[in-house]
Amino acid sequence: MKRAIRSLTLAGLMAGSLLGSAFAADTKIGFVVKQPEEPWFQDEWKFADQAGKEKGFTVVKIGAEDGEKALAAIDNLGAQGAQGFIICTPDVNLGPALAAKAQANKLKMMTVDDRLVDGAGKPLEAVPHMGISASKIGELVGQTIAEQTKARGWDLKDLGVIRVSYDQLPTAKDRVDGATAMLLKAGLPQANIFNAPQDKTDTEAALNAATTVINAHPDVKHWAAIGLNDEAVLGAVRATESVGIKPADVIGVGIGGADSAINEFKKSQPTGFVATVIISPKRHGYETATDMFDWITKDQMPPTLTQTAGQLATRDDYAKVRQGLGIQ
Ligand code: FCA
Repeated sequence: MKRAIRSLTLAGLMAGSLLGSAFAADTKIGFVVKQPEEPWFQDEWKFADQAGKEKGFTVVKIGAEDGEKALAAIDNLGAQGAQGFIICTPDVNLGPALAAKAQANKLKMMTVDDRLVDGAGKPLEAVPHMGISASKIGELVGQTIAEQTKARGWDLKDLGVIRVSYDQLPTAKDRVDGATAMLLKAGLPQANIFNAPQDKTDTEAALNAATTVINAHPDVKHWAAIGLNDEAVLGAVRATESVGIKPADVIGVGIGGADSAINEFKKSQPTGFVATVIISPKRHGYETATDMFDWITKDQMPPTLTQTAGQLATRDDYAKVRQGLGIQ
């Protein structure tokens, strides 16, 4: 009898572990991003894939540049038999619609980078989110520009700040607001901040927005540029170049640290893009995918809100900083 029980238990254990591994192999996790061509998102995908390889799940990568594509992506994942997905949405106002779509397809949903909001503009607390600590990182940008201004022996009253903005996205607004708050604290006159709203979050849109500002203020002696990411700041830096402003008269500090910034730092001649706050695509890709995997397989829900930090890097030390963050 005893032996029978023991073998039954053993059989049960074996079946359990077989089931367990079959389940892991069958786990399919979607990773939907709003701008698949942006190096930051490619890095997120890369690290999500790495987690999938290590832990034995499949990552389905989908680019969704608009709301329609985002909703279709969720149906597509449902039809493919995925169990959950992570999304950086093209529009945070899609919050309730995406949540309803996920529920209809019985998919667990987590957001990354851009947090969904409800009809009143409040964060959708029920959806686990990992984003950057936007205000703090913005403050670091502002502080860096203030320090650079001082180091160059410039007067803050001679500095014009191009605020490349995308205020409809809360994380974008928090980043540039953090930067301007620090600059104002350092003594920059409010009148020296020039808003340059971009209609898309890419370099070209930032270039267009910044060009308008620069052309309207030919009297400004030195320029600085802030924005939600490296692409925004690079657009502003390109705009200064196109009107013949010397790189030495420009202080651009980005946020990101992926290839857009690295390629700039690799140029033989320094440009006006002097630094970036490197954020971690490893945390945003590997960790969110792993969180989703644990949610699916262990019923362990990810934390409601995780805010990741950033680290300042210049063309001189970016490789070391990236290495320290494990993203080399
Ligand atoms: C937003 C930006 C991206 C990146 C990410 C962390 O989604 O558009 O460039 O900065 O936040």
